[in-house]
Amino acid sequence: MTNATSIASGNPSEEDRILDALVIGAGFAGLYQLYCLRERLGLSVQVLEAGAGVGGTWYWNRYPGARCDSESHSYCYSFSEELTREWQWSERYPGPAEILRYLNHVADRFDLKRDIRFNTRVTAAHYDQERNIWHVSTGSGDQLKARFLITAVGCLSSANVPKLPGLASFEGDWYHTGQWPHAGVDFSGKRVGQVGTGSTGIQAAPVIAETADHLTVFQRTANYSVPARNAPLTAEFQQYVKDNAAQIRELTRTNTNGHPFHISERLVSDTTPQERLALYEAAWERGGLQFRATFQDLLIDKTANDTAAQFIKNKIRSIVKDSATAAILADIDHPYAAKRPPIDTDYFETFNRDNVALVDLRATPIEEITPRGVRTSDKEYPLDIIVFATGFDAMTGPLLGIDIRGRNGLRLADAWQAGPRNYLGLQVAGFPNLFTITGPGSPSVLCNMPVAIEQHAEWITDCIAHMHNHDLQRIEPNPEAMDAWVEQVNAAADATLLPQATHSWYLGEHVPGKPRVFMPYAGGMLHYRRICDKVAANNYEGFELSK
Ligand code: NA7
Repeated sequence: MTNATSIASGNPSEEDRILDALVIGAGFAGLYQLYCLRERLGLSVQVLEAGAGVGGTWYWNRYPGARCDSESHSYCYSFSEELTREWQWSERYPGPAEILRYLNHVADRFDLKRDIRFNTRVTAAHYDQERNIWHVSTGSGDQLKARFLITAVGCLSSANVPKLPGLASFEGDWYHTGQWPHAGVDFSGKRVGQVGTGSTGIQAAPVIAETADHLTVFQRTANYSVPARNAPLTAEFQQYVKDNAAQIRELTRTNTNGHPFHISERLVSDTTPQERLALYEAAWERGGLQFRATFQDLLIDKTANDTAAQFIKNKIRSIVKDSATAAILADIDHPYAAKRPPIDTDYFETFNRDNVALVDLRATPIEEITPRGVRTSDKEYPLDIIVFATGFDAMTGPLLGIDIRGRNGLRLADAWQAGPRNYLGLQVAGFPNLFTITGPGSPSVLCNMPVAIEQHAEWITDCIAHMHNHDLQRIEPNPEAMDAWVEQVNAAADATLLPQATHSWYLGEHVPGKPRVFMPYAGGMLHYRRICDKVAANNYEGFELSK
């Protein structure tokens, strides 16, 4: 790990001050990057955050039913034993309120807020070639300068509101789940329409249905879901987490997906249909993302995947009483887990309620939003509230939402016109000293996020320490290394069933005009960690470092 040498630039006046590092975003990634650079290297660091508080994704996503799909005892930092010992999660999966309490605790415990400027959205970041610094502009007109620029902007932070004709004419209220009002929304006595049945919509619908007068779910693509089986944590489990913190940390760091459970090495073809059924039943009862870990080959062999897909479709048909509704919900067109697999609390059961209806948008697409509600090709649905659970301009959206320009004024938007290209998901050629935490080209969203974040922040910290120790001022990847990495990212995805999904946000397909490129690195977190370690050990092979 890095040593604690101070390399702070120490310029006194705010106007002329050149920070060592500027970090964009104060979610899990931004907080830890600040901690690493300030506490381990002694750098001068400023974090700029658009929200009024820490939390990132969880600051904004406060929709009904919102909950993390990673289990709480692994959805946290692992860098501090004291922190692990003193924090106690209350449920198997944490909701936004508890995650925000946790992140505020971390920020206060390590005195991080003094270096975070809240309510400050970064609008532009331009590289100054002559001085080798980044000029960063904010929405409030501030100008800051830094030697290193590190984006910690999240993968799912740029809301995708579909451009449906007539939306501006709607006389009711509408909301996107990723920009949920902090005061909450009262659905009582209201006719609610929900567009979208991804992880978010599947979490939201059961909770909205409990208080709304009526809920209409507009489904474009049917989706698999497995029960989350959320529950309060027992005192025994809480004690187990404390007693086994080191082993849990080791497991999440050596697991291919960063989760605290083993992925079976068993192949589907090793089992009889009866054995398979029993294994799937047990996994269904256990609940959560572990269902995907029942067999080793579910994501690489379509025949194997079909057995899991069929099992879940049968479950849907057995839960949903109305056979026409069940048929629409079970008419799923992609392999299981080729899109991010949702987990739920009573999602399919919700369609047995008298006040819930399902509309199949594949049969009757939305044509427009009217002042009264949603009009499909079939009829108009009068509504008081529309909830868009329509996802995000994932991974690249938050980065391209900032006017980032590298050497010779090269715009990141132009460099990535045909899709994101970078080296190890960490750096882009032509953008010296810019690092992206859990950006495209890294395992990020295919991994338990805090594990991916810690790995990136630590690698970046070590890299900056190495530069200081060798009196180096500039780092960027060479174009050949970048091209080779893009090929590896594509090859890793092509070795799986992941690119076979329709309308997958991994492929950027929700956003009209976005190039269809598989964005995260699908080769597994463990493999990725080894590659990054080897690159560093080989004197940052593939990067150009200069004075
Ligand atoms: P997702 O998973 O991207 O789901 C978005 C949903 O919205 C999905 O059902 C889409 O249908 C639907 N959608 C998107 N645009 C439209 C339009 N124009 N018309 C109708 N339906 C539409 O986003 P989530 O917020 O649920 O989850 C994102 C991640 O957050 C999740 O995977 C976890 O990692 C946490 P489609 O499938 O495109 O046909």
